Amino acid sequence: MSTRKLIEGYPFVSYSRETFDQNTMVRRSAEMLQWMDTRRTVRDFSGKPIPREVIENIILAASTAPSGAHKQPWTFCLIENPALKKEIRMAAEQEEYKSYHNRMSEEWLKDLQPLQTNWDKPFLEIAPWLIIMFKRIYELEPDGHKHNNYYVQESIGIAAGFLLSAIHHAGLVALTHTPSPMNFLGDILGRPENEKAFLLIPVGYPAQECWVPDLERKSLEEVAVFY
Ligand code: IYR
Repeated sequence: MSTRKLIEGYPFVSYSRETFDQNTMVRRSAEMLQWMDTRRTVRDFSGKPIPREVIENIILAASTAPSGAHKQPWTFCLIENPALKKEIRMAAEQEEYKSYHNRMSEEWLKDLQPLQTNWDKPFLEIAPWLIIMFKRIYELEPDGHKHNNYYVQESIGIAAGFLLSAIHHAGLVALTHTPSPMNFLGDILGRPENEKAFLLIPVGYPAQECWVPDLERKSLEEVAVFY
């Protein structure tokens, strides 16, 4: 049971949690590593439906992320409607076509070759749900009054990480898709001016035949420096 008190007039609750002996901690951290290492970004989705309750739980798990001054500067738009998914696909492909043909540099296109991506985005219609994360640059009151949010990019990036982990934990797969520029998403969904699209994440089961690039992750020595 938690206890409460006021600090300088503000409510605090006592916090404690289960801790583990060192062996258990090593085992648990290794298990988590193995589990996370089975997550892959997927582009081949099945159309098999997912219960809405799963999507709701995934979103609430993402929304537990820490954020600047606890402003929780994110809105998740959840799209299941086939007509809306089609509209989003058409608009995304229009932008992506221009990107792949004119806007991306030679180096960028070469870097993407191992992933074999292109402007064609069938997964935007096939995946049963599209999750679109909007960052809330500031808060907007109905009377037009604005309030600051803080570290919005960092906060929503952490929430996206939580989201991908929750999707993986549910046994589903996702793609962190970044059609660029992404302004069409706010237009199609009628989002207010304080919200900017951050990521478009199709979620679903992997297709029966699902291929992902044969990638290697960097080693500890490559990503960590101990002082
Ligand atoms: N947004 C484009 C291109 C793209 C860019 C990067 I960096 C990727 O890692 C993958 C794709 C697309 O979604 O195809």
